[in-house]
Amino acid sequence: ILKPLNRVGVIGVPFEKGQKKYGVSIAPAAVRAAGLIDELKEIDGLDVKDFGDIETSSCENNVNVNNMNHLPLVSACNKNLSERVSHVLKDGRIAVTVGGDHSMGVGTVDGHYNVNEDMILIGVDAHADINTNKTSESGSVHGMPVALLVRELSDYWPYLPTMDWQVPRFSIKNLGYIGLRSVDKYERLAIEKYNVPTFTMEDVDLHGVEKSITHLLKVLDPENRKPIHVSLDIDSLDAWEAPSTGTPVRGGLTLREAIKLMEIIHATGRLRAIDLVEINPAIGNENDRKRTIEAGLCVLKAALGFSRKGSPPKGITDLPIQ
Ligand code: 5AB
Ligand code: MN
Ligand code: MN
Ligand code: MN
Repeated sequence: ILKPLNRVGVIGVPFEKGQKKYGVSIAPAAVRAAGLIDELKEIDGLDVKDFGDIETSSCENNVNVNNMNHLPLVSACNKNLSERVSHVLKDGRIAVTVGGDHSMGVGTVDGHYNVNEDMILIGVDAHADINTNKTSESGSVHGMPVALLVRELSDYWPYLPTMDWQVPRFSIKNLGYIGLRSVDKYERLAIEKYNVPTFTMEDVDLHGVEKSITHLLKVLDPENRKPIHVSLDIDSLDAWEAPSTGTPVRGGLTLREAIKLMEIIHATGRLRAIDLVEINPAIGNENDRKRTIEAGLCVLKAALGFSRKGSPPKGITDLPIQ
């Protein structure tokens, strides 16, 4: 039986080559400057260790794969990331990974799967990120991480040079989504073909966020025993809440819905890894940037046990007498 963990390890991923816009790579520094580590340390009983940033620029980019931009760079970054996530988990900590574009989901999930083969993955995103290089209209790998990870889709990929380190072993049966509202044609086909439990914004509107996530967890893990990996794309939030992101979509989660969602996930005691991706501090004005980073921090803190009730003062049971 999985016990709640009150230790976390933070990893920064200053990587943006999985998409085309400048700026996602400066998010880890911006989120750290906004107080990431100190705010996590303020959560009651949480032991926080910073494992620093991943090395991202250490390879040649001379292999070209059709409609898959910068694959060698994406691959090299994710290989390092996978190892660091495994390391944090083996240290008995929840892996908190701050990106970076969503191509890094390949490394975080690979690293998690290598430690916990029974993990489930919850994509919290406006998008499904399950394109292959044949179905993608952008050629950007941040729209492909799920398709790269799941073994059921491995036959739909050509041989991918530089990716030999990553064997897609994770089963699509352990995947679920919440927040979707911008799904490409072939992505929808894949979701329906494999019956991936999916709560789009349409479903969230119908059932509410609490019933949606509770049902999703029940379907993926009826016995409440599997480690949970949340891959949180900031664009799951409404573009009003989080404007500084590369592919914003309106009509998304409110900040309060996202906080509630994460409080429910925290309450399971089984969260073992969470990615916060796609914040782009170079998009929008100072106010947009601040709002987006604050929203990301609020949601992350909720996932890691921050309580809106407040935490009690330690060892004190009554109001001070004058
Ligand atoms: B994100 C799109 N489906 O493949 C594609 O932000 C968008 O990590 C991908 O969710 C969005 O290019 C990727 C059109
Ligand atoms: Mn997205
Ligand atoms: Mn995404
Ligand atoms: Mn995006």
